[in-house]
Amino acid sequence: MIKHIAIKAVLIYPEFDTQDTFWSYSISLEMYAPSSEFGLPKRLLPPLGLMGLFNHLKPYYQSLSLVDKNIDPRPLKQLISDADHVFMGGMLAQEQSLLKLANEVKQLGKLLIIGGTVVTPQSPLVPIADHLIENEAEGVIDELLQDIILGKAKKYYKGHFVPPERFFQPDYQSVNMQNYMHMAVQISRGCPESCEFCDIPLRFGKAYRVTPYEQTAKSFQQLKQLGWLGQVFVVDDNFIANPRKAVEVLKNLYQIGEQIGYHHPKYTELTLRLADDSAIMQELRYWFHKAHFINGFYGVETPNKASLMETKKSQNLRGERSLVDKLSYISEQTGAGVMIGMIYGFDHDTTESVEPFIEFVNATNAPIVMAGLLNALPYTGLMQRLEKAGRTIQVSSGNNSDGVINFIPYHFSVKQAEQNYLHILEKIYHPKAFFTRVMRHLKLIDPDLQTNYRATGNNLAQLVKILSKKNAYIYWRYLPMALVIAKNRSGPNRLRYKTILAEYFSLCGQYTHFAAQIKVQQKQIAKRSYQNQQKTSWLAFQKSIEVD
Ligand code: B12
Ligand code: SF4
Repeated sequence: MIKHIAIKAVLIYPEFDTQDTFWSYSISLEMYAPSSEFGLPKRLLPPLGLMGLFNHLKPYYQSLSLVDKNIDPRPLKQLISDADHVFMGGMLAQEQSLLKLANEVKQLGKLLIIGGTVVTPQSPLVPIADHLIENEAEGVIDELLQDIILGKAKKYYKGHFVPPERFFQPDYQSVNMQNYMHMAVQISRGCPESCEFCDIPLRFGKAYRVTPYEQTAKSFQQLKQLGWLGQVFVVDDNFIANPRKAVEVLKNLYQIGEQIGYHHPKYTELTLRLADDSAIMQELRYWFHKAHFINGFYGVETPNKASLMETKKSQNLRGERSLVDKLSYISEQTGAGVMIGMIYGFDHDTTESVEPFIEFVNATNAPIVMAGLLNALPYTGLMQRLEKAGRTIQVSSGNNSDGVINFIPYHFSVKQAEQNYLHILEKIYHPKAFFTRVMRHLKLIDPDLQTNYRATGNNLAQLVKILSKKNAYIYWRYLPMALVIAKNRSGPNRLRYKTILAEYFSLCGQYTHFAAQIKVQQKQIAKRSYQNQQKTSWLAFQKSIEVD
């Protein structure tokens, strides 16, 4: 029996420092989604880390509440007035809000515990918080709470990789699901790859740790019981990190869907290895479809082979198929759409590689493309390499789509990198380019994977907004093409027809966000002023030293 540590704890998920990020979808959500319970726009996803922590803390407190400041505008003072302890956490892209809230919490005299991917020993949050937990909380949270009871708690606890049986079980009742567009479930953690820019293997390990079947089943059962029929983001680091185990996971997901009588439409993050010709990948593709995955996010990064080798992402180059063919092959075989992550700014990138980059993206069937400038994050191999060479300039904002590069690029200057980046965005989100990719996507996806879900929503009001507000003329212009594809692909099946069109309108809605983001980038980049070191490439700088 766990002893109560205090009467009340409040868990707070801070606002993102800016909504000008790729994944915030803020502009689309403002325009199209009905408001959340406090009148603010809905957000894409709930704070899953805190929802697990909430469940775990239940025996320690008489009363607990979870507040997501992204949808709840009430003043902090009111939210934590009767709390003894405040838990806050998030990612680097929330650091400024966290700092502000943390100071307020301390002024109000509450005990403050901070966790999440934002925490590093160098964080400016360290002097403010009473206690911090770096990385996974499961292995150290009980120790911290016991130490608080005994009055000997340390300032800083470093989490370690726990066996998956100990992964927190989220309580979906800890949030109001109506405030979100999608729900999240985590099934595995860890990735065995070694991409130089990525902090995942360092934070969550290289071993693929899979949540036991019963826990995953419990999450989907609870979602269904609470009436959630919408999309579920399986927020794994690399869903197919261990292909053999991933097949088991997919079979389990299928079984869970059968048991609860509903297959939630799902999406996840994974690598292009899914397009490999091996028997195991074939099996994976089959079960990916059976388990109702309607989308996957693939780290393609760049079509520049030398850059892929440089960043240790050579797995993208395996096999005979080109990168473009791999993406369409995945959609053909699984019926799922593809979203891609792209990066510009590797040492092997040049200004000349910009056009091939754009051509590559525009030849794919991926409507949604997260393109960012390369940034060095704490702990990564990239950060170590650049720091050693003396090339780092500033810490990353944690927003990898803000058009800022935090080191001196090799072949071009920071200023040039930002101009090139803007050019890439303008070209890949040009209406013609985007909607050509949309049409390829509509021709390849399997509408039957989404019909149940699409049939449940009544989206007439959203549709009217899409076809009458921002960019509406573009959406009308491409509608006839979408109608032809829907007709050809669905025959007399009205539900399939409706699903393909719903997918078209959903992508129009998403486009609104990206079109607006480009305008934001144009303004921000035009405003920037550059110091001398940001106006020269590393190569030119080295040469100038040699000459001197
Ligand atoms: C789901 C997800 C999202 C969701 C966020 C949903 C939400 N409500 O915030 C979406 C898709 C919206 C998203 C967006 C972005 N994301 Co994101 N996202 C993820 C992903 C894939 C999984 C996170 C997750 O749910 N994990 C599962 C839960 C259980 O784990 P967790 O949250 O880490 O919590 C654990 C611990 O950290 C800890 N913990 C967490 N909070 C707290 C609090 C306390 C008090 C304590 C004690 C412990 C604790 O306990 C938990 C159990 O161990 C991660 C990758 C990853 N593996 O972390 C990237 C990741 C967090 N995202 C990242 C980035 C960069 C972004 C974007 C900035 C990208 C962009 N340019 O648009 C945006 C910003 C968001 C926005 N709104 O603008 C980076 C952050 C890098 C960093 N070091 O901070 C990550 C790590 C991916 C990466 N390596 O690039 N993201
Ligand atoms: S980028 Fe993706 S594949 Fe590469 S290490 Fe990170 S999680 Fe793994």
